Amino acid sequence: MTDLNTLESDVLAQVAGATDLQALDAVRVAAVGKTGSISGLLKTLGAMSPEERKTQGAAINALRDKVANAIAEKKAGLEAAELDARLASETLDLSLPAPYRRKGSVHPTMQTMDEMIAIFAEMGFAVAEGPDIEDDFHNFTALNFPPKHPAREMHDTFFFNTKENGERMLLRTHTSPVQVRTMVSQKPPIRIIAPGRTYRVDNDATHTPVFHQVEGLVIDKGIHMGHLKWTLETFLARFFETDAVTTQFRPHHFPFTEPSAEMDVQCDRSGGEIKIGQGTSWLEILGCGMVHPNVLRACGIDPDEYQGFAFGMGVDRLGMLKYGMPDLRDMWSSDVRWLAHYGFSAFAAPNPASGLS
Ligand code: 2U9
Repeated sequence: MTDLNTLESDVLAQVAGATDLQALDAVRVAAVGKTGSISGLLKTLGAMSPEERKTQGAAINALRDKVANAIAEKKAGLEAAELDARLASETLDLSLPAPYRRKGSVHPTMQTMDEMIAIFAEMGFAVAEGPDIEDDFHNFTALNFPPKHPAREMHDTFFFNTKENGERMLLRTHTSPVQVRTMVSQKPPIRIIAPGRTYRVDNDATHTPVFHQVEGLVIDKGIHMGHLKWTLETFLARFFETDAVTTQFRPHHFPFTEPSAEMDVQCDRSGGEIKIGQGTSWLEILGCGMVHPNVLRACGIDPDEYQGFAFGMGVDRLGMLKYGMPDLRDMWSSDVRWLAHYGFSAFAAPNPASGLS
């Protein structure tokens, strides 16, 4: 028994003295491992008399359990201490400056879109969104496109393969389907803008297959061209950060509006760059019109009760005009030097009160 007591105090002292998990495991192997000291004692039981085996067996097993418990307790303590040490050494001071890399910036098109949204939001317009992949009804039919209209044909529209049920999905050619979906699902009065990506099979110096639009729609009783003109002139003056703009309507044709117009804004081209809000030249800036009665009907709105106006603008083009970017293709060049020059801070969200850009 004295042997067992000595062994117990020896092993427990080694367990208590282990300073890390590796040392503790070495103590475990030496005591209760296959060839350990306590395991060795258990092997001697076979050579003992039955009475001796009874007392010694119980004592050795009790010692083994005691040592195993002590090891488990010590292990838990060492693991907790190790975790505390790791947490203390791995703290991250978020207030320290980030290591210098080339700074990211907001693309001018997104900056322009954010500015447009901020102005219209302040004027009481809600932002509506819809899918980029559309069906024929929302992109064309509801918008009064005649069945054989050229814009439906392959040269203008990205079509997907025809489905088994004969339906052919497409990439929206304008954000107008968003307004269709809004009119179908909401009752007037409606006052929304639909900003987003649009797609057309077009690729030259002034067109890219993916471009961005902000369209707008107002539906209520007694809406007329005067509301349209005030809304767009107020928007343009704020967007170009000038006191007032002078505009003119030129008659145009869109299937979805009647009458339809393009709006020009007076500008000055004398100094090599375009200045909006002064001068004697005209610059085509957007398309607009009164919503066609057929479109209202297709969306479940009675044209004898409600009228509306709509407009559409190219975001990329407006951004180029405002920020003096001469070539559309640069917008897609992914050139970090161009972005560093024309990009905007992600922390300066456009706000008409505190400044747009
Ligand atoms: C509904 C009814 C009417 C949206 C409109 C335009 C005129 C227009 C172009 C301008 C530049 C597109 O990016 S661009 O090429 N758009 O001229 N868009 S009116 O009219 C709508 C839309 C939806 C239900």
